[in-house]
Amino acid sequence: MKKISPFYFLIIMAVGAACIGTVMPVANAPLGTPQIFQAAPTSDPTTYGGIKINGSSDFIAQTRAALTLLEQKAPDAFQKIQAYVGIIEEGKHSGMWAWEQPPRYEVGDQTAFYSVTWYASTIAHDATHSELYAQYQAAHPNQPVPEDAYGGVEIERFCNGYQLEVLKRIGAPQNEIDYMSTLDGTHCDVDHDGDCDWDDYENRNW
Ligand SMILES: [Ca+2]
Ligand SMILES: [Ca+2]
Repeated sequence: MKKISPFYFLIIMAVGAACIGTVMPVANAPLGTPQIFQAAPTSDPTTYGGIKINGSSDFIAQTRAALTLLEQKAPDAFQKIQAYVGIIEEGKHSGMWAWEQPPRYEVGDQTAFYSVTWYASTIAHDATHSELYAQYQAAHPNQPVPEDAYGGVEIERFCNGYQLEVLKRIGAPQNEIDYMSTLDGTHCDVDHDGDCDWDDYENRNW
């Protein structure tokens, strides 16, 4: 696998949305070094508000903390997540598998353990991708959902804007708000060749 600089996302690229004919998960942006949050265990830790959580005990605790924060500080975002994300699962990379039944948000540890506020905001971001997918599907029954209905640079900008709003509402630290404000929607193009394809997904360090 190609080695990616942790600062690649600071390079601003003028790229357009590109499709390559394969579906790939859309996702939130990367951010820095992980920290681990510890939460008290509960009697049924693997579901929260009807959302299934799959992963290590640390991952489950971190996910519950993020969902609790959203439920308390951004209840409408929490309701959107309940509607459009059925499973949150610890994985190698972060991405929203919007076409699965139920939709699954796969999360890399770099994203989940950076901070509870950042992680929470990425769940809201990726729930928006899933919402857009579901809305297109509902409006166009029995038709394939085109990638640009729920992904690509313009959609990323839209989801980033929502993520920024959620970060502010859940009391995120200023550096996370500032970082989010700098993103231009092209963070998915990890190898900077002008598209967001499987090579980029495999090269995600988030
Ligand atoms: Ca690329
Ligand atoms: Ca490519």
